[in-house]
Amino acid sequence: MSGKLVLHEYAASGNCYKVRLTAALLGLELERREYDIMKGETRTPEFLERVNPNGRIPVLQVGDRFIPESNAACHYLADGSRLLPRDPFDHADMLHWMFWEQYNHEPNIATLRFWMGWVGADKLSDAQRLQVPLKREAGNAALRLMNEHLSGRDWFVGNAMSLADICLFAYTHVADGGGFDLRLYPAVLEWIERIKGQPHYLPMNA
Ligand SMILES: N[C@@H](CCC(=O)N[C@@H](CS)C(=O)NCC(=O)O)C(=O)O
Repeated sequence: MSGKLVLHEYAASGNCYKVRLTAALLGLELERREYDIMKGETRTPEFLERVNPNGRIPVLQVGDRFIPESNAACHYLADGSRLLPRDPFDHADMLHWMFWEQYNHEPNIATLRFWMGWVGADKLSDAQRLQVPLKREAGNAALRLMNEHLSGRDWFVGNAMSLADICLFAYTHVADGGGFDLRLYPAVLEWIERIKGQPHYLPMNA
């Protein structure tokens, strides 16, 4: 790993937390730089030009280079570590869950958490309000699938914790903030406790 590691982030974001949790579990030091996304601080000309033209955090800075996208940043940090399966099939299976997280999980569970907790249910636009039931159904479908997969197994891939677990954990363990009832998913609840019990586990608000 070459160069100082700086995380450009908004601490309450699960995508940013994934990167902090990966670093903590691996004993890596991260300098943290906070941006207020509610004030558009990731949309300034300086941020767009220097940090991420896509105007979003997290971005992991390595020396003078930048890695946007939470799961890519986690993958960089975990290179060569126990969090990346060596077996090519297991590695691809881990990536499958990380891509799935970005397509089927985060856009539903994280978005409802943001709409409920930051925008406010009474301040949603008409377009957002129309999407709430669809995102609720899709979020519950994602949690159901996770629950079925975890029934009878400890981790998403193989017999050990991998980045698939960390990337899925970030928004799942706070899904109640988006109005999801995790008591409906007992295998998910057990898996959440399993992750919280790992040495060097870092809570989201630490
Ligand atoms: N797919 C991206 C999503 C990044 C993202 O949506 N970041 C949000 C916070 S979680 C953000 O920067 N929002 C501020 C904005 O869009 O202006 C990732 O996994 O990093």
